[in-house]
Amino acid sequence: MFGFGQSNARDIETGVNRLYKAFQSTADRYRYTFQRPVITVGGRPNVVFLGNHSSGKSTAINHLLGDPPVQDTGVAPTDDCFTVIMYGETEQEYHGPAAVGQLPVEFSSIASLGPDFLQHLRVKIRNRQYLKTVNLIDSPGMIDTAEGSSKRNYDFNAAVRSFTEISDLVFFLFDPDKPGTTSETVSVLSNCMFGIEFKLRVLLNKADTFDGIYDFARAYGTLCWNLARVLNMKDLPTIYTTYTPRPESRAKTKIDLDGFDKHRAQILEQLRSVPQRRYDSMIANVTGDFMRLSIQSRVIGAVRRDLFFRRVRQVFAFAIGIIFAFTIVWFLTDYSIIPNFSESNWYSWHSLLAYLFIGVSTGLVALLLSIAAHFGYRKRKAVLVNGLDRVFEEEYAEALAIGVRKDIRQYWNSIRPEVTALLKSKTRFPLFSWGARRRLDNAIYDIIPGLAAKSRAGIKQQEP
Ligand SMILES: Nc1nc2c(ncn2[C@@H]2O[C@H](COP(=O)(O)OP(=O)(O)OP(=O)(O)O)[C@@H](O)[C@H]2O)c(=O)[nH]1
Ligand SMILES: [Mg+2]
Repeated sequence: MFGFGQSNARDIETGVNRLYKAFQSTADRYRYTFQRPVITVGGRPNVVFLGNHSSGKSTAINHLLGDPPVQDTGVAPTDDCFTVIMYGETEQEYHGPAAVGQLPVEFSSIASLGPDFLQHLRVKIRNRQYLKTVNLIDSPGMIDTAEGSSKRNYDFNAAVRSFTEISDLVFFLFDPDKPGTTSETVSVLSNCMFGIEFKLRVLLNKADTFDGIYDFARAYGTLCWNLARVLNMKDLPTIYTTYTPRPESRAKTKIDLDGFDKHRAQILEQLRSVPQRRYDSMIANVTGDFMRLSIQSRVIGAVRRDLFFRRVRQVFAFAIGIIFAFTIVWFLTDYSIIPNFSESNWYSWHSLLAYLFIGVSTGLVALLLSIAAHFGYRKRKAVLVNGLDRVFEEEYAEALAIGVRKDIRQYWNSIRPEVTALLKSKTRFPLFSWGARRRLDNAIYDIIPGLAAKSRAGIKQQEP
């Protein structure tokens, strides 16, 4: 379908779905939430356009789709809807809850954004050749809080995050007038882009409106400055300076557009290769999910077993302690406190007194032992839970020493807060999950690399 081996593509998709299904119960037992547990077999990749209002998102989409225009465009904030544009032979439009029903399964997270959000969701089915390979998502322009965020009656950041997670390529558009300064843009960039940096493409759009090279440098510099302040990345992402060609573009422009045409070509090339990207991000998601699940279950399992065996030892110690105390108290009573009660009538009053004394003394010892056990257990649990790094390092000592996977520690760091919170809560976890560790290792080291190899074979098929 995408110039990508059709059967390969389906194999990867069904393989990924099958993996998620097979491990859902393990994930449930260890309270791990998969990031993107279902994907549409035979589905198309998604590309989302984000950015300031009037940065040219809808114009770019219209340009890709050809005439007649699909999206409204205009200088003022034009659009307050997320619009998913998909292929279909009969052209149709859906709005609100009806739109959700039209979306592929992997959009299921969208439905949970609430009824107020759904009023801002549209699906447009269009019979355009371009849409046979990709779904395009247009978004409401980002504005200043004073102008409108308070007007939004749904969680805009959560909506953006959901669409970026579903998408295989995320275009973030800026225009020379507002290079990254609206408050919603700042909030989205600082809160919604973690973990998906590899899909993010920053575009400085409307390059044809620059008055000259200094004007361009000013806008570019301001954008870099703003991005550096809000994006939590080590390196600044590449900024593509582009424009959407319109009939008047070349006639009116005061700056040479040839240099920017190179960036336009790169962006178009990335759009062309987005089907391959869909498989890359699918493999990246599934690898991340399984690594995290594997680490979470092993660390929780190690803590759970340590505490269980401590309990077992405590029970033994308790039993021995009680027997010991009972014997001592019995002999003490018999020899000195209530002499020879065991040789007199067992039902005589001083025998009964002796039993009472022995019972109370042993009971006191039992109480002291259980208090000690309780605090001992709590202390051990606190030591383990507050020092989870040590548990992780012991569990992965060999893997860390020989460096099988360099990213184990990063994955661990990303889930440590949740695992700590889970262990502090009253959640119950299985003591042993027989075979889960072996099956997870098999998925991580055999099945997923197998799927990745298929995905790479897909690239080779595409190359001439
Ligand atoms: N010069 C120039 N103008 C552009 C370009 N792209 C879009 N425009 C103009 O910018 C204005 C806004 O474009 P839209 O496509 O509506 O912008 P948008 O990002 O969809 O805006 P909202 O939907 O309001 O968020 C329109 O008048 C477009 O004609 C471009 O590359 N160069
Ligand atoms: Mg628009």
